[in-house]
Amino acid sequence: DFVYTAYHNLSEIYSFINMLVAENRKLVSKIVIGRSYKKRPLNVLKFSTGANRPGIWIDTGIHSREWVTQASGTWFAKKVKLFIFKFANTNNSSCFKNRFEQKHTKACTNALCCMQIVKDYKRDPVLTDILNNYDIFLEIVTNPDGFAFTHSKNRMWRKTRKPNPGSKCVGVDPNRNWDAGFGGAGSSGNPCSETYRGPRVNSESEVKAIVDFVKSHGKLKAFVSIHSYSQMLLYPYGYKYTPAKDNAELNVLAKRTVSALQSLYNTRYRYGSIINTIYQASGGTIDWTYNQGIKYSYTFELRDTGTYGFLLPADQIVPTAEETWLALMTIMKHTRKNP
Ligand code: 0X9
Ligand code: ZN
Repeated sequence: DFVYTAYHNLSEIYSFINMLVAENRKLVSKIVIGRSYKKRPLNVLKFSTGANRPGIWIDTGIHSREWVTQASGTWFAKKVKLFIFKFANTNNSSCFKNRFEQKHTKACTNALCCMQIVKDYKRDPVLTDILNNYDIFLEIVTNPDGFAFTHSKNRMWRKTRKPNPGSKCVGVDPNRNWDAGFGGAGSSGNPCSETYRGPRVNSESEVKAIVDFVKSHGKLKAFVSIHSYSQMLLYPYGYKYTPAKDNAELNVLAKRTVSALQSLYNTRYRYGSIINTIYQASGGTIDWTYNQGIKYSYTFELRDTGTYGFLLPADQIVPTAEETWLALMTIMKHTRKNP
């Protein structure tokens, strides 16, 4: 079984994804939205209990060295899958020995099993409501080439692994490659920079795949892109000082979200627009998704604030994922109430 208290490599996470899907094909599926530069699949998990639903997007690991994010992504996946499984059971089978028993028995015969289901179902009415009305999309390894490289050669690799013609330096910052203030301050034109924006908008297939997905889906209502580290919850804009049209609402929701996060282990987050809270960054993911009309576009910077930085000890994976999950639930619940 998958261990959440340790970091895993790319092939382990890919098999985790396949196993999760195999456990419940009706409600959990894997969509390959494209290929990385090195032709690795860009896998997105889809959790869905019905057709034609609006969607909520979560991605982790667009910067490959931010290992606690991919690790948290696997934990979120298991969390939703376990829940969705109980959810499915309340409507159909597993409590019953066979179809006949299901048809002719009003109450469960397996009392323990049924009590557990009812308990879990009642325990999380918010998630029930979300899954009754939204599909959840989760891309755990958003930059697989970079992630493989952090395991094989350079633990601190951040960018993609596409060579830059005319330069000995490899890779583009996939969080500077989006069509939102592309090329502006807070990005670099130097291929050797950690914030190299790339030769043009969407030059990275890892970015382009998400752009195509977002456009073709057309009904994403929330978009959450998860980074580490520095314990911040950020919203648009990063490329300009002009406040987002929904600045007031995004700010109030951010305040409530960080307080939900803090409620578990007292982890303190700062929050605000990217440009006012962390620094100017142009060509970033959530500025583009916000400009596409996805109002609830947020970026997290998970633990810690620098003690370990990107090398967060594995014993902090589960607590980080747990507290972040409370934050995600706050955002999803608000999205559901204010679509
Ligand atoms: O610089 C970044 O890309 C992000 N920080 S990190 O340490 N994870 O690299 C912050 C950028 C803010 N987010 C967006 N511009 N979307
Ligand atoms: Zn990052």
